[in-house]
Amino acid sequence: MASEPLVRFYDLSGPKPWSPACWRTRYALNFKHIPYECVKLPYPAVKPKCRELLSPTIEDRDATVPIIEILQEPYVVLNDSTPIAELLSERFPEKDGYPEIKLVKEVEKYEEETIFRQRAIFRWICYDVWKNALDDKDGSREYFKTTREVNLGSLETITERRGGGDAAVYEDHKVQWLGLKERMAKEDGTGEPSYIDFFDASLFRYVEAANAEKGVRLMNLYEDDTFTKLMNKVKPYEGGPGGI
Ligand SMILES: N[C@@H](CCC(=O)N[C@@H](CS)C(=O)NCC(=O)O)C(=O)O
Repeated sequence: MASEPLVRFYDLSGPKPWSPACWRTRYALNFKHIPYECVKLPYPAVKPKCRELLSPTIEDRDATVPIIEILQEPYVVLNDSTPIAELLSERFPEKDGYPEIKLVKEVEKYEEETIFRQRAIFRWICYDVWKNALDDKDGSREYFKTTREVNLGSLETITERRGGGDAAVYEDHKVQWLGLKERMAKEDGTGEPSYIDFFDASLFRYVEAANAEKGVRLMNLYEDDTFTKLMNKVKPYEGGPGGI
């Protein structure tokens, strides 16, 4: 029998798990073998759920998923994937049998250093997220389109307008993932994943869930085993409630 959940994890709805920030929390929960349940929220429900659980006055920009509730005493609720990983380390420590995730603190700097990569991804797949990754019956697609198009204009033409077209954005990816390529060149793809590996893998899963063909192209970005090694490392931690 499965153990009683110790954590409730809020992810976004959609045919497949796709939100990169939520992927990071799923990887962390699975890596630490913490029993949890997963609640999938429609996009328009994210801000109301944050106001209900976190604070009625939370700023719009901070009202995001993932959110976790720790169900055992003392009860805690928190959102934002890196603080969540830190909290999980604190509440489920190695001395109690929960494996420690390496390089959690280092991810903040890594995220800053790779900000252009995240921009390249967004420009490449924003329209695909709307078209393929979101639930088409629970209001998520309408919400995403309306909230993004206010600032970005038509989602359909973002790659063209802001990324310089598909070929240009793909060339940009070749530059933006070089750090991963160098890291994986020193590994055989069988070692223990760090939180930085989970961060990179979450972005790969994001692209793949938005557009399977772009997922294949990213996998083959360097025509080598960079992404195969990365995804082999994280594979054991992708199942569980709401996973794949
Ligand atoms: N820095 C945050 C980012 C979280 C984030 O941007 N989540 C998106 C989904 S991927 C969200 O909840 N957006 C809510 C909205 O746009 O209303 C983290 O790492 O958790």
